[in-house]
Amino acid sequence: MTDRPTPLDAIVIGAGIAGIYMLHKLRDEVGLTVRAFDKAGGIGGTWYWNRYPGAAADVDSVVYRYSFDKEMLQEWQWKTRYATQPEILDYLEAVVDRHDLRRDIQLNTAIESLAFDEASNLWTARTGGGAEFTARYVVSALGPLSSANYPDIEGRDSFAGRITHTGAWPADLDITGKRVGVVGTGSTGTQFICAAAKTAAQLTVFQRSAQYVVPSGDGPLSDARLAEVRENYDQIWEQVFDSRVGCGFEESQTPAMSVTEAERERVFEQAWAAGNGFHFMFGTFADLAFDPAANEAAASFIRSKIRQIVRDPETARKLSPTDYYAKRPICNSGYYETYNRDNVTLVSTKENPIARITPAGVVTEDGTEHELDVLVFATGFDAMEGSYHQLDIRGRGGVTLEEHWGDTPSSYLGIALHEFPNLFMVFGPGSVFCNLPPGLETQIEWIAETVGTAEQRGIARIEATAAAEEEWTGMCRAMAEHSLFAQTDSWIFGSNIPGRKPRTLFYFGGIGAYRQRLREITAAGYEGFHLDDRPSLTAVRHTSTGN
Ligand code: NA7
Repeated sequence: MTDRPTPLDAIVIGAGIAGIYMLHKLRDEVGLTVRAFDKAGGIGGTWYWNRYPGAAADVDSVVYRYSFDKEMLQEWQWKTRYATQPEILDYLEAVVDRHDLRRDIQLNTAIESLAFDEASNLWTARTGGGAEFTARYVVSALGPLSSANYPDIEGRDSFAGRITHTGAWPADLDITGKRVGVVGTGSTGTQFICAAAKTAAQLTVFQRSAQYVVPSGDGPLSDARLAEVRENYDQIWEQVFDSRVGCGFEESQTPAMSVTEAERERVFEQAWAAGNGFHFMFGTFADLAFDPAANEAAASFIRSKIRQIVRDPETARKLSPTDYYAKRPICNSGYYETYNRDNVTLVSTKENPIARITPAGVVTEDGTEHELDVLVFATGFDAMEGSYHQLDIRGRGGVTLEEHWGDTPSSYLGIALHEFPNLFMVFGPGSVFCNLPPGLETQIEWIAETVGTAEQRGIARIEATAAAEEEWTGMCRAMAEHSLFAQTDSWIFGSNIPGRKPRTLFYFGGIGAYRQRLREITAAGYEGFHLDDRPSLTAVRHTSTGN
């Protein structure tokens, strides 16, 4: 016999950047009884799990953070242009302590199922350990990049050395002096490669697709720069929240082909020297992601840099991408230079695929056995939707989320789902493509305001209409079709997962337009939502029943 479920007003699933702030808003501003759950042994989400060498944000630290705590904006001392994983985790721990959130965070607890009861309007959440909790609201802050894509290569389990995915880096794994292999060259893989080459005895990179990587321009954050930022934080956030990608720079309005070739070279050269991937893609010219000619201008500029930097022409050739420059932009310190080191070897698995993994290492189709002590999979994630596939979520009438989505995930605003009342996603499929912290804050503040309104007005259920969900999802698809991103395989369209047909996982209209849409929806009395103020049949409100 199980114990009676523990009653809460709201459940937050996840204690990463999103879950932490959601807990704060719902508990301290809306006044609900809230508990956040996380399967990890600590807070931090992505920044708890991704402890691989080189892990860091690649958006400027001064805007890769919360904007809400004005005092902390003045007090927190970032050390470098980009915050490293340990620094970000320290920062999130400090936020949790400062706002006394720890007492309402339950760690080491995976929520495995959620079921909505129509009679009581309550969600029941069940943990892996079999404990049950009920709540009127559930916010899933599962993390858009938390479900690992771990390729099932023949012989993987036979490897005699240490084997890991970057997203679950073991605390005791030290690669110093080891022979290390890495599969994957996305933003994670390239960060790992730059760091690992400096400490590993030998690093073998198994590259499937060559990547466009620009310099990050990382370095110490001077006191003068920090002082300037602190002085101008209000304007900085205003610009971030009114921009497209929310990374803290002015996006270009100039089409690349509207200027001379010499001017294009000058702009690219300047951006290359200043560093930052998002800036190179969105701050140089307005249309790199849309116009094939503009895209090719940027792509050929980067390819020419690869040829200049990489001494071995054959390695330079393998490192040079030939597809569009239209994946999530990547930047790093000295990525291409790393291939000039004697201890780094590049294997193009497009030309020479991995045949199998053996106890000793990786065998490629040419018959070479690459002997390794450590094998690292930097192979990314089942993005946006992956964490939802791991949960059993049942809405009205017992419909499962898997049934609701079928083979293509959908949502209204990346936040809400028809048939799943009072369930809010933070960064569900259909969320805005931008720097995550301001994107998360945008959704969290809207959810908290919406829940607050529902509480005040005695609304028992708030649920997206089927039409609104269909229209939003269709609009995201139509918008994405104009972009060259849609013609390139990557996690942004789910096409990194074997056998999955590409789908649109983001709203590409920019954070400014997204926020404007949220404001309009609220002003129109929650347009696209069905608000039900009929009292529930059992009228369960544990705060008023006192038990
Ligand atoms: P990404 O960007 O999805 O990169 C994964 C990399 O792994 C990429 O180079 C893939 O090659 C490669 N990959 C994936 N599966 C395989 C298999 N089966 N064999 C060989 N290579 C493979 O993930 P990241 O972790 O780097 O970044 C994800 C986001 O996290 C990032 O954008 C940040 O926002 C944080 P491919 O290019 O598909 O050929």
